[in-house]
Amino acid sequence: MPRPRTLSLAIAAGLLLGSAGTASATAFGRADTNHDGRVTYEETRTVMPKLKQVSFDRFDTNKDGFIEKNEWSGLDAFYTFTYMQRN
Ligand SMILES: [Ca+2]
Ligand SMILES: [Ca+2]
Repeated sequence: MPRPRTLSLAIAAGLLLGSAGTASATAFGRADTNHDGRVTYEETRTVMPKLKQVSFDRFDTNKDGFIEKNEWSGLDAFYTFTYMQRN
């Protein structure tokens, strides 16, 4: 009987992704303090204190005034690149 290796790998990958997400200093879940699934500029500043409003607006691609999870990855990458990689 074959071992369910694929399932085990999928679970391991999920655990890795999950822990990586919570370990990030700029994780979406940490910024979304009221847990409504989107972050305002003020919420974003709790994990990205140097973020400017213009940058927030740039990544708010649907212009609803919030960063949703699908918009977050772009903003997160931008912020990390701009403010967190300099020594
Ligand atoms: Ca929120
Ligand atoms: Ca948005």
